[in-house]
Amino acid sequence: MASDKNTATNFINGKTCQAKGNTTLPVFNPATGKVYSVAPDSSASDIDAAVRAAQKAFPAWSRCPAEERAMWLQRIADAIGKQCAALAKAECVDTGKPISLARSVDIPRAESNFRFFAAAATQFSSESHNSSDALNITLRQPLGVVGCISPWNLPLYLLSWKVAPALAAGNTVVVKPSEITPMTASMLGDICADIDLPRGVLNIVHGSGSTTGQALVEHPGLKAVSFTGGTLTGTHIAKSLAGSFTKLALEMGGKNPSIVFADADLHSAVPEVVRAAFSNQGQICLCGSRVLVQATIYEAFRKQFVQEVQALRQGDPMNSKTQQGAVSSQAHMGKVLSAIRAARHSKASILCGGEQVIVPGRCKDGWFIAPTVIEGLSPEDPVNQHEIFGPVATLIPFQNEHDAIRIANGVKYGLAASLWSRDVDRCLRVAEGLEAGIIWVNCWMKRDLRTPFGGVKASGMGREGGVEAMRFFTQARNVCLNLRPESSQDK
Ligand code: TXE
Repeated sequence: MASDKNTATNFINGKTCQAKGNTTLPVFNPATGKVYSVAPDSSASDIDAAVRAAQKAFPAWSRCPAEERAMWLQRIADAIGKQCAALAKAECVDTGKPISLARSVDIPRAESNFRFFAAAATQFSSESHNSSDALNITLRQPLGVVGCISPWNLPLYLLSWKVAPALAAGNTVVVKPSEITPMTASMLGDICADIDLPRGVLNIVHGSGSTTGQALVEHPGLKAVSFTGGTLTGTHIAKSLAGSFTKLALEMGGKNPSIVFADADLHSAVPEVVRAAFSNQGQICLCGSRVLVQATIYEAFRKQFVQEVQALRQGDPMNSKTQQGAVSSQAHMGKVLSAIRAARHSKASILCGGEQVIVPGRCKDGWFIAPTVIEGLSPEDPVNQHEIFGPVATLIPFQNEHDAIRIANGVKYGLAASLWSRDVDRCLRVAEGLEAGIIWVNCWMKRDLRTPFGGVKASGMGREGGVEAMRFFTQARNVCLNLRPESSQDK
């Protein structure tokens, strides 16, 4: 039974285990700044054992009826649902995120990812293309063993976003969760052991990115890699795979704009733009970290925005009233604070926040940063160009639609954008002009699991979600049946 665990474990060939050499990595609680657990620091040989187990499991798993695969995914979802409280607590301790967020978003969404792709397994179909003299049947078949590499910001949620479609499509999987947040992935291993998921179908191997992750990417037994993480790491993985013909999907960072036009309903826009900027301490790839505001309402917007940001309750993530927890690691806190220093250096105004916060009591040594709003930087300033991935938003005024699109597109990233306006025609025009894979109009992070998810430019390639994920984790093969054999020599 997966419950409060003290130590993270690997899950290979149906069994929980340590790394072969018994080597471990410390796991920190960002809210206290203290080591609270350890996770296996697995080697290439652990990865090899996992890939071999997955290879052995592949023929039976890929051939079993879709209904049976769906049943296994439903069982995983049921167990996640039953253990929501324990999983949410583990996610809160591991990441420093507010427990309320883990309870309401991370774990329920992980559960619904498994449920959605359980249904997708039974609905996904091959296509046929009919013509007068031939019938083409396009088979979509599983790839084999696939590798999934997941990050630390939404650990179980993003891991399930990859694992569920990969399994639903009939692949067997080796996952490398982030070494910073291994606990809920380890609990997922326990869940799979509890429900007796067929051995080797899902394998979870912990360890650092540069050794365990790299060994997974380089394993010749892999048919595909699905990665979510930083753009630098994604670039490195793409280079490692060049020439290997391993299928690759990359979901990387963003520097997303929230664009507020003068005719927006500020009453609903401001709280949502705050949520878009600061959810999970700004550590969601979809966060709107650049807030573009039409000049005519800039002053009014700024006043309300800063007021709402200052009202966010920051504190112990285990307190159910907390809205802002700790950032994920000490190194990450250093990165975020150095971006704020760079903004000061560029003579920006820090409208609120701008420093580390000491939360008294058990969290006094934790890694907390006050939600920070910055104005006065040019759109080209490095702070407005590079992903900070923390509780930091910049305000940027713009004059008109053309200006808004130019600023929004003037970064190397292109993951998401949100638009705020009552003018539907304008929203459609601007949406069309934006270089982003996901665009929300008068909302942020509304989720429909059927829609494609992913970015353009340096934000990634490939799409997750719905049928796109099922397509990524399968290969199309075409069988052409000649319906007029006597005329086959014509072609
Ligand atoms: O993530 P990494 P990092 C962004 C954010 C953040 C930056 C760096 O801006 O500040 O990335 O974060 C594994 N081969 N995002 O460096 O390293 C690693 O172990 C194979 C955006 O902490 O990209 C982990 O499991 N795997 C983002 C995963 O990659 C390797 C979420 C992601 O970690 C590897 C997180 C290698 N050589 C950070 N090196 C998003 N898009 O949501 C590392 N890994």
